[in-house]
Amino acid sequence: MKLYGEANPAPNPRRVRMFIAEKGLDLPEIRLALRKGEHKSPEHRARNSLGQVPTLELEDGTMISESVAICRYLEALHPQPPLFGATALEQAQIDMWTRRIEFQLMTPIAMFWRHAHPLTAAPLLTQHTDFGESNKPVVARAMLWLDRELADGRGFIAGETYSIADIVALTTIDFAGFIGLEIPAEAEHLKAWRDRLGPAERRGLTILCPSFQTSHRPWPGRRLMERRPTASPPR
Ligand SMILES: N[C@@H](CCC(=O)N[C@@H](CS)C(=O)NCC(=O)O)C(=O)O
Repeated sequence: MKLYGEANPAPNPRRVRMFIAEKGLDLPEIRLALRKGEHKSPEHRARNSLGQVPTLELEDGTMISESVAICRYLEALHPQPPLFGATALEQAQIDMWTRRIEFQLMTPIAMFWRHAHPLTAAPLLTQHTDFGESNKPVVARAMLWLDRELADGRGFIAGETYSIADIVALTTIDFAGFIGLEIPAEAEHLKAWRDRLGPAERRGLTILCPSFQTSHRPWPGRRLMERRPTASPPR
């Protein structure tokens, strides 16, 4: 197997690298220089018709694209530690949060990046800067919404277990910071979560995750949700 990716801060290949590190796997990565357009070459479009990274090439030549799909495939081959949840409830909660981060946070970040940022990775794209700029407050509102969610005291994005939802959120929020969309100053729970993930991220180990060291702990979130009103939506 080999991975086609790109260096940080490209968020999607980074998700897969973090996941690989959590699983303790050794998987070669071929970096495509996005700024040189290498991801749009005929060779890479034959691997991924959208001309994006990451793409995973299997031994028989099969290609898998989409960062979360690649991680899900690796999880099926290497179930420990479980990063997509161990129980039906955990799996649903982790999926819910992964999708929320993608849609509520990653989408407006990507729109700002593509349409308003001078360094955009898609230099051939026509930019609509007013529309791009209009995503800035949407991102801030989404971060504040996530902050209110984390105010319930959970350890990680989807509960008490480090998961793919944390990996997706961390790579997304770090990329936002790189393009000038910082976590709002008042979002102290979100900042604390980001700080908690720092050491594990550096080592590439789920040292913070209690379930990795002992038996898997079910998420107490249902109880928390029964007690707490749902945070208001970001927009
Ligand atoms: N939903 C895809 C997004 C992939 C993506 O947008 N990758 C970026 C790099 S981080 C890319 O290839 N951008 C170039 C483009 O979209 O043309 C995933 O999760 O893998």
